[in-house]
Amino acid sequence: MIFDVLTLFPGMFTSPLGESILGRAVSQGLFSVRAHNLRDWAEGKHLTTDDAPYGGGDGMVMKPEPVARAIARLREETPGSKVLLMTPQGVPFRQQHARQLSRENGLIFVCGRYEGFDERIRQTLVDEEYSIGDFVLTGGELPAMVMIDAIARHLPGVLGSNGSVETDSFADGLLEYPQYTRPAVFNGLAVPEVLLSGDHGRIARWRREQQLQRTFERRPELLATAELTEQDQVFIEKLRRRAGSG
Ligand code: 4G0
Repeated sequence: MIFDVLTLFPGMFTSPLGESILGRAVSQGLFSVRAHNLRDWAEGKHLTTDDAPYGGGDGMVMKPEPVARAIARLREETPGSKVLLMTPQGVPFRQQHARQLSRENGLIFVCGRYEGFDERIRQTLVDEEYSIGDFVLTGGELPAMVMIDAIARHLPGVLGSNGSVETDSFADGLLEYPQYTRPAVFNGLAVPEVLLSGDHGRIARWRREQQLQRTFERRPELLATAELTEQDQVFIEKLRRRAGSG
């Protein structure tokens, strides 16, 4: 898979994606990240990529032509690449999008650092617009890196033996259960007895209930779309009654 990024700051992408698990996967040729300077497609003496807004107002707006020329060139190299825009106005980016996008051959991320984009970029050049959360950043570069990380870990071989996307938090739409390692007592807190019991059935049930309880307490809206068994639903009813009478 090829991730192409259009940005005024291509240097931002080198170290975060060159380290650790993703860096190793890139070295193994499992995917590549190519950050391109949008200015390379700009025109005029000043190579401008932004301009003042029609109608007046503060800030600058990203011009459409450099983005259009860049996409046309990148699509010659990777035909069928999907073009993604990261803005606070986009569709909330979720695990399900990461999984779906990992099946594409190529993705082009358009990163803006201005108050916004000329609307015709959205209308004629962009396939999908995402937000990584309800906050504003100084540019789309960090959202692009967040999305590349979330997508790349679904590619075959990337996680290696260090993890599995199947057992991830969110694979079944629930938050993860608490984990413990040595020492058996830390700051006066003992590891839950069940984890030392050696009873794998009891351990599995405890972990599932911890997942359900955590999700119920922290992200109750996730329960509406999670994959739940009959037994899970009985447990959630118990949590609801407990919360209701508490
Ligand atoms: C376009 C994405 C780009 C418009 C980008 C800002 C947060 C996110 C940018 C704006 C970003 C996100 C209108 C402020 C660049 N910040 N939540 N900043 N506006 O995904």
